[in-house]
Amino acid sequence: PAAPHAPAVVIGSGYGAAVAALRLGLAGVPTLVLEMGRLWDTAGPDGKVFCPTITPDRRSMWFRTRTEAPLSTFLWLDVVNRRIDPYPGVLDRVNYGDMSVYVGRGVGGGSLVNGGMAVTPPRPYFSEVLPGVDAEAMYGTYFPRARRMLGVNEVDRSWFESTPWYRFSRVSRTHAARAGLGTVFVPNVYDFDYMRREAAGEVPRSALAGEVIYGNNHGKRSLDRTYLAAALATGRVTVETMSRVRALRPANTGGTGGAGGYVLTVERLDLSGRVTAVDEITTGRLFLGAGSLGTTELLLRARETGALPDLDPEVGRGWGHNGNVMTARANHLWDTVGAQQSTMPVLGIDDWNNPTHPVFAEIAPLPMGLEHWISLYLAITKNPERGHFTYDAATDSARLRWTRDQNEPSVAAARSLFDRINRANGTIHRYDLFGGNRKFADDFTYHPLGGCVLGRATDGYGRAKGHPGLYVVDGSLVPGSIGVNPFVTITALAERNMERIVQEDILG
Ligand code: FAE
Repeated sequence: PAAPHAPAVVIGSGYGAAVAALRLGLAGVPTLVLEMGRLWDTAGPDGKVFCPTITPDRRSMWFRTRTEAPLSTFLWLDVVNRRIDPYPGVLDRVNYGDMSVYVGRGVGGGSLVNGGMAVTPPRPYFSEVLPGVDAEAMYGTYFPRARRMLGVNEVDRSWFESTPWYRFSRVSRTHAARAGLGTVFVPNVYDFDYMRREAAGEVPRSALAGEVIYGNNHGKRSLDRTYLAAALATGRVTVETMSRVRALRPANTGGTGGAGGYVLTVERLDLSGRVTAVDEITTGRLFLGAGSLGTTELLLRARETGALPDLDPEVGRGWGHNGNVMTARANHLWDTVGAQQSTMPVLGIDDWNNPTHPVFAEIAPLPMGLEHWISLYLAITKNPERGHFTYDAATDSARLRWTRDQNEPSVAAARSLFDRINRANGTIHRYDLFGGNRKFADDFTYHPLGGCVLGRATDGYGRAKGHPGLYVVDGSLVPGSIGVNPFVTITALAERNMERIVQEDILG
């Protein structure tokens, strides 16, 4: 029998994918979304959809027997990670030798696990990174559209100044100021009205109950409540979960790369991770929104196995981790950060205009329910190094080529900033938190970017070069760095590209 056909297929359901699904649905195109993770809408035995952070269970991580949290130890004790049963949990850590990448799994992708920080990059840096994109249109139209659709809001300043839940941010702000450094408020997609009601004891706690990396049970405007809800409301979009796209090839072998559409090989997974069926689906238009790692792997595999041999040599290149480095300082005993900490960051130290070491450092919470005198930071640095992916035929997977020494520019920048803050405050680094007595955690990232860079692997709107009907819509378009937390940029870029694609390729 002929494979089932969908006029459009979107792979993944993160930011880029969710924008694509909505815009296709609104254009009247029947669209199938294929997501490898589950839909997070059903409560477990404890009455909650997501598991607690301090006592994680199988819902926490993607098919693991033990959790792999970013902070692995405290006072060198292995108190953070827990044994769990394998299950399609919401957070994955993809380990590639010298670099590990955290990603979200489930309907909503990274929006289910991230810190919600909704930052628009400084315009000069956006133009430096993506010179081919009209910044006027981005800052005038697409960034505002993305922020509105994502439900971005800001913390009430007077509440921020008085609540115990943000004492950790105020302490870090004071310490930065002593070193002559300024901080900026950072918008978020977490509903700050809800958070204030949490603090007042009126509603169940989520951000104020330590929830974030394994999912928020309340308060977070994740994509399943914003873009994806709107996409489903068009009546044109359907989502199939636990459906992992394994391969793609042109439908019409006689035609040139993809003119006759594409055939997808889709593995249907059960909750134990077993492949229960392998289906083929054909489509005329294929939108890759599987994230930097997922999209790049699918296209690299297609090129290297000969399914789509003419995909551009730039596929697999231009990957970066947005210069991510995590670090922590030990405060004086009189500088308490508070046992109560909200998980949603709202302040960043802005030293991006530093001529030698640009850094934008998010003041991150470390909610442990006890006073620990730790100031934690996720530094975003400007690192010119780029990695690339190679296809490993033996395992049929993509390997990231990134070596530890490529982090050196990031660590140097973070060291310069935090040495300055420590000197001004007479404080020191913590080195018991990241394993190996390290002061700088440079072995993982939350911000994978690139692999199918806009204007190189694709045209200026994400169309795969020479492959009609094949589009890239996610973070793999961004060339390795954007200077701030990336999801607002990924969303706005997808809005820009989809508007053009719908006009020219679908309605036109
Ligand atoms: P992404 O959201 O990763 O979605 C890709 C989706 O595709 C996932 O649902 C996958 O399960 C699915 N998928 C992958 N492969 C396949 C396949 N073969 N078949 C079917 N489905 C597949 O992509 N960014 C911010 O801006 N602010 C923050 O505060 C922030 N905090 C973060 C905290 C954490 C712990 C993490 C992990 C990330 C954070 N990020 C933050 C990064 C942000 O979530 C990330 O840049 C975006 O989610 C990337 O969006 P994409 O559309 O590229």
